[in-house]
Amino acid sequence: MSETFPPGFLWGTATAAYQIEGAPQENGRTPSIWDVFSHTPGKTANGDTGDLAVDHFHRRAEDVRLMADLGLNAYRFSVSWPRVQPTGRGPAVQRGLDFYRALVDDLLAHGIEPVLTLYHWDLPQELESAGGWPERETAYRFAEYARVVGEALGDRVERWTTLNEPWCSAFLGYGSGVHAPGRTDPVAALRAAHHLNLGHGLATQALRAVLPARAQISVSLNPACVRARTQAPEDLNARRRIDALANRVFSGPMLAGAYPEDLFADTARLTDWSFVHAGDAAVARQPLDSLGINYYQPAVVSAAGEGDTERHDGHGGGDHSPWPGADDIAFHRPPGELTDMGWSVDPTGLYDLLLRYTREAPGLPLYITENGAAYEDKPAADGSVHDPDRIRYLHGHLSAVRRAIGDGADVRGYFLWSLMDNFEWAYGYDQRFGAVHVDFETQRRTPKSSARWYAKVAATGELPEPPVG
Ligand code: IFM
Repeated sequence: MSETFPPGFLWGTATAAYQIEGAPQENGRTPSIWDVFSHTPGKTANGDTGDLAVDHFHRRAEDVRLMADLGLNAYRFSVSWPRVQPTGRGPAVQRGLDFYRALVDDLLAHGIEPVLTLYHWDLPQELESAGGWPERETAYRFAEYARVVGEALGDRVERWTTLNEPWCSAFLGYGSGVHAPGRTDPVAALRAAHHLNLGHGLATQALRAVLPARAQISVSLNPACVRARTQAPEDLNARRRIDALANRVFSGPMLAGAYPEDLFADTARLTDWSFVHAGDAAVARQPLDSLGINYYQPAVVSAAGEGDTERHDGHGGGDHSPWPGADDIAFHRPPGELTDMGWSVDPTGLYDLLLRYTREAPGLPLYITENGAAYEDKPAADGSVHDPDRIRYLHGHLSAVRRAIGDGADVRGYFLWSLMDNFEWAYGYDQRFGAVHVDFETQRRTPKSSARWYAKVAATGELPEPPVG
């Protein structure tokens, strides 16, 4: 089978504002929930914060040049909400928008297509103090923010994404509390999920109203490829339940205009879902131009038995589960090789998801908006950084993408997570996902061998032979 990708395929990398920008107080930016959370003792590894991150706010031009040198034709980044709308409401701060205007202009000048995400987890703290995503009002604030950014950048950005991984915002932010704002309330997590769905729908409407007709609007989900440990009915039921909490809670409203009934039944002990108003799910279902899929590893679940005490869902430790009402379900470490995050390397999960959404959302083009791996990459004596594990990881996953395309999936692009090493949320600077190495002391950038390898794939549109070893 050919390992050639379709013409026009987007080859990009992805980042997020809080993970790379730094400059937390510049030009009137106010704290986001991640500033507050990372400054709270005990919340991140080593007490790391995004105060400096990788100083992208001041090194924007150098970072765009890096991408251009690699010959990549797309770049997915996020806008920091508190940088452009510091209180989470009202008119935008022009100086905040100027940064993104300059970034986009730089990208376009280098032939790199900007792919803008509105929300990659950095809610203005002021909105969290008013209740955050568990409150309906936040969805309306998000729509207003979308309109403001749309008006400002719609003349030069064609590709828009509303939310990145709303599952993490809702369930890690309000359920397990391992992400900002660090709340541990299962009902708040479900309410947040709903208001993210509603916010996505309202923001899409707001964008359509201000963007030119050529604009393309999408959302990036991190669907779980959930596998049952055995075919026993109780394990299959565990799979169904986690599929509802991980996937259908978002894809139901966003793609089909309705919540899955089994999700309501499974969580009835916790809530009657009366925060879902008539018509909300229909608002969440807006015509989209594509669907973004972020994939890292599959999940293996079963009904919990004795001894299933360790959590292997890949979402950090902590005393609280991110899975409301599912304490009787166990997650098992998937078999096979692991990355430094302890996540398994299994491209078949990506293949399965691409075919699933091809079936469930026929006609909707797919983009892999994140995929990548963390390894402890250290510079050699001559300063070069070799990361053969990442090359193998990328080869395996790109090969799975190619196979999915061959089997009918309409995949139009791939965004490697991440352009460069950065602030990996609760893991701080301990985990390196970048294709470009960053020395966190000096901020020196060094493309790793995986960056060169990926550049070659992007230039030729072909996968070379699998790396040996
Ligand atoms: O770094 C994150 C990113 O912000 C969202 N998706 C997963 C990545 C790796 O954990």
